[in-house]
Amino acid sequence: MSRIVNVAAAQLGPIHRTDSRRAVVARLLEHLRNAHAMGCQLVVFPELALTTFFPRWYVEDQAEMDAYYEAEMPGPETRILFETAAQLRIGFYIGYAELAVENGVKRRYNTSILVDQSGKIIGKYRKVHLPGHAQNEPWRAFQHLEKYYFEPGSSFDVWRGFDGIMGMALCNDRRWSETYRVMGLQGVEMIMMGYNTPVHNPPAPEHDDLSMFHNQLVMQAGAYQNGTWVVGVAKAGNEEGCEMIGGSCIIAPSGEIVAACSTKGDELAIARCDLDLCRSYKTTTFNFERHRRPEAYSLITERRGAIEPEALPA
Ligand code: CDT
Repeated sequence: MSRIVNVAAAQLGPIHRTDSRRAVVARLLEHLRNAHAMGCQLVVFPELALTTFFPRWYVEDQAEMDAYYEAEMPGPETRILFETAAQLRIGFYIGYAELAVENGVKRRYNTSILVDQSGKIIGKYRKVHLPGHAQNEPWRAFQHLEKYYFEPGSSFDVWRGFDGIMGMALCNDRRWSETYRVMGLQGVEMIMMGYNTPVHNPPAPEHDDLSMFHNQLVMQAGAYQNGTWVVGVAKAGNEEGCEMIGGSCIIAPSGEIVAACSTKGDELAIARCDLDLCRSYKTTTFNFERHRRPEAYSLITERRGAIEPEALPA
């Protein structure tokens, strides 16, 4: 038996500060149409796919800040995406900055949604691992103020859709093994994650040459160790003077990259993903019920930071 989903990793080149939502949405629509023409049922867009990666600047003015967020989804400028998806019978994942109002209080999240082939939102995820810093740090070549612009989400859920079990995460989440395992424990068969990853990491420039290696390392390991497809999609290229890695790719449950983008611009990488390929990993080497030992892992949820033995009471 096979359950096939033809998936497009829809990489985006840079989005500039002055680019209108309308212009960005036109690029997304072009990806949807091309993916449809190539027989895809699902298109995966990057993190913060409607705007430039604004956490690289410190903005205090509320109105200026709000302009980067979506107060509703779909909204006036994004509705066309949902309508086109429904017409083409193609689903999509997209990341965006969410402005929610909860009990009369404004809340801000780095969010992704999964939209099915009828144009309906079937899942929403709010980024758990927010990297960077919360204070203005003007000494940096560029900032990474996700802790200033967003509150963290609180769970890794999965949803039934596309004939399988689908999960979502965003960018920095892909570096943490917990991200994959929590979804793995819910039987996930495809994890979609958009990212915006600068080549240069100001606090650790010694890692810069390894940025693509680390990108692939974490996603390939997460796929294999949980017997799941992983679709990682970049916003790439030189965005407002910040060089971002590309390397969008689709990874099989074996951990092998089966399709990848080769440019730093708008590009599709497409793969025919058989969700039933997950089974041989989930029922043998990574049969969790048979082999896991949660009683030995209690520190994972009890402790956040590392404490070295000499710091512990005797
Ligand atoms: N967007 C995002 O999460 N980017 C981070 C950059 C980390 S450097 C502060 C990433 O993990 O790729």
